[in-house]
Amino acid sequence: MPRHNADNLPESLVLAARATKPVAFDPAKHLAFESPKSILTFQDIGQDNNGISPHAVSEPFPLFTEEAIMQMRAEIFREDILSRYYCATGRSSGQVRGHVPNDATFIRDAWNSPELLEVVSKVAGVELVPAIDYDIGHANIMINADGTENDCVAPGEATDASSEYCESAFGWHRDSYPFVVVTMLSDCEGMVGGETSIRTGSGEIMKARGPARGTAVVMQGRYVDHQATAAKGGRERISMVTSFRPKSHQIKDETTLRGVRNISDIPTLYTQYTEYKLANLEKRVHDELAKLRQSQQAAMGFDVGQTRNWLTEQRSFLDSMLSELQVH
Ligand SMILES: O=C(O)CCC(=O)C(=O)O
Ligand SMILES: [Fe+2]
Repeated sequence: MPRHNADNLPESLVLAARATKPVAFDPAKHLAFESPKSILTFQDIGQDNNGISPHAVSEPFPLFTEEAIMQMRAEIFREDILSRYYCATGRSSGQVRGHVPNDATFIRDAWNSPELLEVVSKVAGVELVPAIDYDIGHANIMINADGTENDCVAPGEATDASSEYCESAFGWHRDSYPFVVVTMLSDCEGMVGGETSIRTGSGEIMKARGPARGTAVVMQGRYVDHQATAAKGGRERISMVTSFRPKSHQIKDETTLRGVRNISDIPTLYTQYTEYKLANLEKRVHDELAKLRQSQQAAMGFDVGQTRNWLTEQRSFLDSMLSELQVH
């Protein structure tokens, strides 16, 4: 048996993964979407909306069937994946990230399926696509927690003392990407703790957790304070975090790499980020050029104010790329 480096995880996870026969993702078989009972807006949580849709966070709703969850777990705990993509985040916790697109094909295909994107976008209130491949199917794993998360470090908060571990999401933070879908991969029956908590504008703490494996929460994580909390009593708590950005190149995208830079292979992260950013810039230039040519044909003159506004917007687009692509 090839040795994996996930020494702080129980072998039972690997054995269960090995016993699961892989199947291809099939939306008809693997999606179990039911609309959330409610969706809280920024107004509901007492916060100004600085985001890209009025929706701040949904109630947990069913998204995946049991077979889909088993397939996802089987990919996360496959030995070749653990050996390449697992990183401890604490004494009994860790994360798997970077396994998409090449090694976890079920997870990749699930999060890219048009059927899934349609329902997730509906709950988000804006059309979304996965942010970058690197942040598809990021798994947060916590086993045998004693109810405290003191040895975990929130994204972007690493200090020298904590740097022996990867950063984890078990501390208050905002995400790098506009939207996130957090899917529960663990059994929640009788679970105490283990929620994704959010902090409202007035400091009130609200907890969201699926009542079952396969349920998910859609959250505008870039604009809402939130944290993962450990399940108490030695229960496993495994969640899958997939990040999203607006599909339209015209909508603002305040993605920052601050929370992911410390836990990513920099050339891969920078390549994926730069690729979609430049593709969006290209589309923006294309649209602006078409507008200019149309107005030229119609002999409509030249709108200096509009053009200057457009250029200013693109300058801040480029400035934000310059501040994200830090030299290491
Ligand atoms: O696992 C969760 O409940 C949420 C995790 C999270 O916020 C993150 O990974 O950024
Ligand atoms: Fe988060």
